[in-house]
Amino acid sequence: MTAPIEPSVRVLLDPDWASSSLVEDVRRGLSQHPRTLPPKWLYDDRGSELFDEITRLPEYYPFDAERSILKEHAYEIVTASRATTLVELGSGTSEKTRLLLDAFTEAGQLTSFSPVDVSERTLRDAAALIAKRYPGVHVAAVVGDFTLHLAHLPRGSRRMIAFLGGTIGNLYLEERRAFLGALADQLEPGDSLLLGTDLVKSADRLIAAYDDARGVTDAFIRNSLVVLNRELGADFDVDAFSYVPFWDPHMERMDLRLRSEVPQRVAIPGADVVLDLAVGDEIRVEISTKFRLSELAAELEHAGFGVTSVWTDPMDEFALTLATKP
Ligand code: SAH
Ligand code: AVI
Repeated sequence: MTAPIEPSVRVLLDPDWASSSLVEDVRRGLSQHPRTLPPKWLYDDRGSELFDEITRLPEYYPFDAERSILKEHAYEIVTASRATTLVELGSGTSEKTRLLLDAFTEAGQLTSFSPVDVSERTLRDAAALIAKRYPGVHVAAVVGDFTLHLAHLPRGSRRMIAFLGGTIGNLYLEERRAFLGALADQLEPGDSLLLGTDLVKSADRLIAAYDDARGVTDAFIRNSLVVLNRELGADFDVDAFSYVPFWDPHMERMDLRLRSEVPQRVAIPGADVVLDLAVGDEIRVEISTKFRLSELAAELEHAGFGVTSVWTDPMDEFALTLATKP
């Protein structure tokens, strides 16, 4: 038996990325109203484990909904894309991606796979597993930030960029526009984007998904404070906050916050910030925007893509859109 080919791993994040870029984010975000932290900081090793646990919760429908679309339509998707390189942004464990890889294998179409993620441990583990499982595919992982490193994506053959899970909904509107525009600029004619988006639905269904009975999402959001304590020497008392998830019907997004339960002063020496919080003061840790298909198509077209096809799950809860660079 031949030994599996090891994946290559390119690290685009500076060794001090976590602390230096986090300093800027903390200074800017915590001086805004509401105080805000960017969600990419949720994914240290513990955060990635907690997200993985979230995907197995009965209340968290997006994972299963997207998987059901891939189970049904992966072959159609990959053949429509005519791609020979699959790049996955925010790849995490790449668990659902195997359905695409299986379809690519069946179609005899794929030569390389590049997962891209800020969470290095999770990325390395996922890349090693995939290299072992798909020995004919060259696996070239990239430890990088998809808001910064799009110019470094592999090129040279027809690409499909998969951005699954609804992670695009974690970007603010301006960031999302900038991201889609920058991605379209980087792609060659014929390259495509496979975009997973969670769709607008009843507030009850949404709140249940982000306020699960076992408290895993609470632990995931709260872990952002543990990251600040570790990376910036902050002294957040993680238990002095409560988790407050709510549906914002105007912005059509979940808004996931931590609320101070006591008056407290928090020192964040690594960012030279002192935070005075009264009872009830909140820090927004993540948003999760939900989409309407007609608006999404207009947004993609505005960014420079042409929408080729859209697939939804049987309950119309989640969508996968294949958009092509003309
Ligand atoms: N695509 C997977 C994982 C979604 S979780 C799925 O569908 O289940 C979101 C993933 O995006 C995490 O692995 C996180 O580490 C990664 N991520 C978040 N912000 C990122 C950024 N700015 N650049 C690269 N990866 C990012
Ligand atoms: C990764 N992202 C799409 C998840 C979401 O649903 O917005 C992150 C998450 N936050 C809480 N639960 C899941």
